[in-house]
Amino acid sequence: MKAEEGITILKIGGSVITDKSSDDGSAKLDEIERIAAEISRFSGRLIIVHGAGSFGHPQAKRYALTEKFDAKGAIITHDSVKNLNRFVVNSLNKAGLNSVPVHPIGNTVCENGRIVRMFIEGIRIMLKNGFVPVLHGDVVMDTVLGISILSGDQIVPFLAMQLGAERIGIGSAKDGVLDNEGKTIETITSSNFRDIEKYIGASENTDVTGGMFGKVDELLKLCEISSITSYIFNASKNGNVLKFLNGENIGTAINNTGK
Ligand code: IP8
Repeated sequence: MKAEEGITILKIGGSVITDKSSDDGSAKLDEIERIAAEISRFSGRLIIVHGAGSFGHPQAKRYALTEKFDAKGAIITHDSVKNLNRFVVNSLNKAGLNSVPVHPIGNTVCENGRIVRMFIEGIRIMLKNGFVPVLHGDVVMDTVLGISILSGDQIVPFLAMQLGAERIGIGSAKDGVLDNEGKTIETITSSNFRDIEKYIGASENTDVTGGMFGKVDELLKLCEISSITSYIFNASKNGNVLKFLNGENIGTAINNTGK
């Protein structure tokens, strides 16, 4: 682990590590283990954020958490996604990493669904000492709504800004953002997004946080305030996670330069 190296943030989508068509938490354990093995071959400073997949979206929908406050539903949803986080952390540690679960419910406050504060001091110390923090989409406390659903897609750019990340990768189950012929769009910027957004379809399964559109939207917002390029790539393909971690630019690039 080289302490002077830049920070990489990798999001693993819920559709990669869970069966998103299930309505109550079905994990793809083989995929989690395969990805953990790829990640274990990377020695830089790394933060992992994973999506909730069928461990969060169906539960949030069942209790209508994006529409109304429901304390019981919030706890059930959080507990479920925490179970997925345990699978991820255990696999990473079995693969040789020292990864630490970091549950946003306890360290993040939102206002109307947008992060206003996150206690990241612990994450800084983890990175300094070679630990790999593993966060996830979660239910969090909200100053206006009581609780809100926080997507990992919002956590990634927030952490990138706070910690000055160098590389961002969003591992999804598709070869990036696809056009109307199913071809990967190479680069998305705020100037070509208007032409492209019509191709970005809704998720086939339950998704309370905006699917692919939500990801692109969050990463474009990041481009307005930073010069970081993010990559949305297919993490379901063997070897792609390691390729991204090793510096290969795969999938769709999202930036403000168009290159
Ligand atoms: O899958 C969603 O997080 P995401 C969080 O990263 C919950 O969008 C609890 C549904």
